[in-house]
Amino acid sequence: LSTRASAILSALEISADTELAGVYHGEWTGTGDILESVCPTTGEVLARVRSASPQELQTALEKSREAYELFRLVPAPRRGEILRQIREALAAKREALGALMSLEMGKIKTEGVGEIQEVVDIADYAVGLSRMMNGRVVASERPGHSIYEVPNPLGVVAVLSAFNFPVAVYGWNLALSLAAGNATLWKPSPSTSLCSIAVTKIVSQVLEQNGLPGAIAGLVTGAKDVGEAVVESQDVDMVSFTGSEAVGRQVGKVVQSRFGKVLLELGGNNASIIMPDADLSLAVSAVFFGAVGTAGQRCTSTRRLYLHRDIAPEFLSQLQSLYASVRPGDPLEPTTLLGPLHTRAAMGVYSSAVDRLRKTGAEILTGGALYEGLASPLDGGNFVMPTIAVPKTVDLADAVWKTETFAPVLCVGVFDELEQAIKWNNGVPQGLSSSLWTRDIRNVGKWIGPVGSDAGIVNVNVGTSGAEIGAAFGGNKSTGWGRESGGDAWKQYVRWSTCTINYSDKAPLAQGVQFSS
Ligand code: UN1
Repeated sequence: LSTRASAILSALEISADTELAGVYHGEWTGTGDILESVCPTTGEVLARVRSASPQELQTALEKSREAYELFRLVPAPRRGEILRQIREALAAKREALGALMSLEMGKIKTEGVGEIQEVVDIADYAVGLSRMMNGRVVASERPGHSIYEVPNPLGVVAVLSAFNFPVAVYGWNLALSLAAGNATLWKPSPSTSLCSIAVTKIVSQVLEQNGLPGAIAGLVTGAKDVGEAVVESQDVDMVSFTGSEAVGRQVGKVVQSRFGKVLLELGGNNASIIMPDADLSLAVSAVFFGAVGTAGQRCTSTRRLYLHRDIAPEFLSQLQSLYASVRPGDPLEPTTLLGPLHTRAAMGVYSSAVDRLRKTGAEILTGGALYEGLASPLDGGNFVMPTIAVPKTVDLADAVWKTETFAPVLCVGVFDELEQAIKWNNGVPQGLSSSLWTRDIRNVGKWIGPVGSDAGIVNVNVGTSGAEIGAAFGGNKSTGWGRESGGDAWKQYVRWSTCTINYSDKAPLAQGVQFSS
């Protein structure tokens, strides 16, 4: 192992010399297929992880159920105290975990550390929530009766997370699920096993120190077969899935057919709209971060840019200068803005998207190629040039506009009226994030109201990506309608009991129904 990789792993007490156990349910095991963790920057194999065998998965599910049966009895504020300790333990390793994320996922260090901060933030939020997960008292129409809506723990929540946010999206789910009194079982992306092992180690130590079963936060690494078995299992009360629309459609059907709960966070195809009265320098920087940040691998990445005709040439020239300043590099170096794509396969996806653009007559303003012949040690990395393309027309039926390409490819269209741009914004299957740049309050009103953006995230003078945790996060339409993180998202992680209680000496029926002979 390279010295840089060993240093990062040893700071997290992970020894990559041997095969790593990729299953945790109170103890660490792993006898299933080997998953290789590959550094996307250099191509180096970082670790070999033993994933969950079918038998180990069954054991993990059983242990999760047992853990839930115990944990549901712990009062919510006490669960919050456990979360507070988890928050402290993760914050203490913020730098090391952020570095591991850069190493294994490929995002730049500031974003890696930011992702751990996102987990710390949601843990803080859920600590507070643990004293505020209140139900309601409802006025009954019957004398001497009361109605209560009571949030009870739900059971076992499985979290299937994606490679691009290998820790934060799990953190959103874990924090709410734990505060709600559930056991959580994590099935991470097969290519980011190290991140999941490192986080689970830290979380499990806190649970064990508190005399609680580790299976409250279990881990089953594995490939598609493990994911499918988790999704099909009757022992899983809710499945929270982040990933592609194609897989999400299957997950949704399977969970629905067994009447489980499902929370989907699928593809985004997010647009920024720039009006002529916008503060251009702010808008240009935001589009740059939205489209090039994380090498275009956020669900919230900016993929479509709609420019008002009056500012289009000026905007594009400023944007192109920013693109020209980008050099690919080691994501662990503080000056790097562009890390690699996460997998080799993603380079193919990028190239075919660029080919399709060329074939349909789009003008490629910048990028459009792989970086080749980079100096060692980066020559094994998956580096592609951030691309700006201007398709001939904004034909939303065309794949270049309507599909999500998980790479830094930005398509540009020019409009004359805001209404047109909103139509384009809404005219795709996905509905995650959207962003309007204007200083005219009338545009803002239009944008956030009934004739405005139909996405779940509707920003003004803020780019499409980089949401805070306090509000609900999620998208509409083919993004799956799920809401995670803040806002009312916690309400999905509980089993609501509507309890009508009669304190009176009579037993009247509702709606005045008489039923006595
Ligand atoms: C994702 O890409 O799956 O808003 C999540 C953002 C981040 C989360 C992205 N806070 O871009």
